[in-house]
Amino acid sequence: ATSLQEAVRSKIEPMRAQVHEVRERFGEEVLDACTVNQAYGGMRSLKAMVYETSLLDPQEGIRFRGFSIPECQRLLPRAKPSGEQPLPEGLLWLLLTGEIPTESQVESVCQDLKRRAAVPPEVLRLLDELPHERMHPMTQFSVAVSLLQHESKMAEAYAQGAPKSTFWEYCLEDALTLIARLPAVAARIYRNTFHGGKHVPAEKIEKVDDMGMRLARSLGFELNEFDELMRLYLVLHADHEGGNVSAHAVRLVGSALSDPYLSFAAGLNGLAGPLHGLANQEVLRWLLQMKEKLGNRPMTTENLRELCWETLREGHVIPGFGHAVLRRTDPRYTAQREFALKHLPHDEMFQLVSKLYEVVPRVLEEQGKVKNPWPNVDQHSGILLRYYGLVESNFYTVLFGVSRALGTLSSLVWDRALGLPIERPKSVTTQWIREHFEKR
Ligand code: AMX
Repeated sequence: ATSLQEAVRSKIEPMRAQVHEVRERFGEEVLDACTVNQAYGGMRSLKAMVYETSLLDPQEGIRFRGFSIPECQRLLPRAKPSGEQPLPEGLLWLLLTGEIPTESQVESVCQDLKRRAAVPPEVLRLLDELPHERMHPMTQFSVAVSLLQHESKMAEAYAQGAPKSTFWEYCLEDALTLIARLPAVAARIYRNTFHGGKHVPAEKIEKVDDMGMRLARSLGFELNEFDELMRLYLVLHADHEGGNVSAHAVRLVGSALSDPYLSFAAGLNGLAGPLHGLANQEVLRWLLQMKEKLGNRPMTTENLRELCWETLREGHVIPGFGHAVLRRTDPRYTAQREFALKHLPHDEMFQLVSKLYEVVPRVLEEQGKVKNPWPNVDQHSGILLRYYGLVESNFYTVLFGVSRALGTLSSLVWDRALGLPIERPKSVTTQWIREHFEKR
């Protein structure tokens, strides 16, 4: 199939049959048991959901439809003529269909998204009216996605009585339109908030063929290297299996048959939390503070150790380290480190990040609380953006959100294709737990 829609369609019956067979054979098996501690403790590591687009191995990191990040970098088509990073459109095909696309298939997704990319002028006008100086870019982003909702094909189809078996088609339609429009939305917020509302002229963007470059150029950056960074960034942050706050929020809200716009806005609100997506803005602030506190002192292990302990003694976490599931260095960190080694090996902030890679894990191990002392994706992304001039760190989570749409919305399409029901786990009270176990 050359069209993404047809490729997804061709996978649905076989996948429904597979799920049917798995449920027939194993439907009554116990996948996991939930302890009282897990019920109080954020359901950590409890296997209680199925999510097809990606799977996180605690040691190895994320795999998108079975492909690791280095494999995606090797196998997914790149921008012509000389791009080195995978095109996000190729990852989108992979996430939606489970297959590595051909060059022409990726080309068809690029063209499809390009056709959908223009944001309705009334939405742009409303975004221009927001109080940019006082409103966090993530709040503006969430508002923007909600403002786009009135064009939802899924909401319209539902209202007109479309049968349940067809919801996925409208969901896919909305997902593609929403993904296509996010670069322009993000750029509008960026230029409104940090560049006095001076926008990049539409003629400059119209001819751009891929999402990474469209994002880069709409934000106002001109270097090819920054286009490449955006492509890499959009691929790396796309999906991290189903239980993280943003992915789970999209799934949960979508399970009420809320359309992709409403569902994704919920995901963004979760991504905006400091223990989740907001960590990338916290990291850059923390790194700059480190640099300031170091002053003229050299970046030695001893000096950095002391400053890390200072952060911990103040009762703060060291941002960009640790993970709820991962137990090794995040491969998304490694991919960004490789980019830095190639393009900005002498950058002072990169050197600080490199040095912290040697220092922080030991400090966290000495502290003895964390389950994973290794760096995560957010430790690295800010310094790359800053190097190219994107210095406004409270915008960083918006970029994370643009990327996260690729994975969470692909998964949402499959939720509807498989006809998953409304989510409704059972909760209990402390009193209930006491009575239940005392009775035994
Ligand atoms: N610095 C200091 N302490 C840390 C720490 C860090 N980087 N990471 C975890 N800890 C502490 C926890 O706060 C907890 O302490 P407590 O018992 O006093 O509350 C203890 O170690 C055990 O935590 P854990 O089981 O190892 O981690 P978790 O699964 O509860 O939380 C995470 C995971 C990511 C929220 C946590 O490691 C953290 O706060 N890291 C810093 C923020 C960050 O980088 N977030 C981004 C994560 C990736 C993402 O979603 N974008």
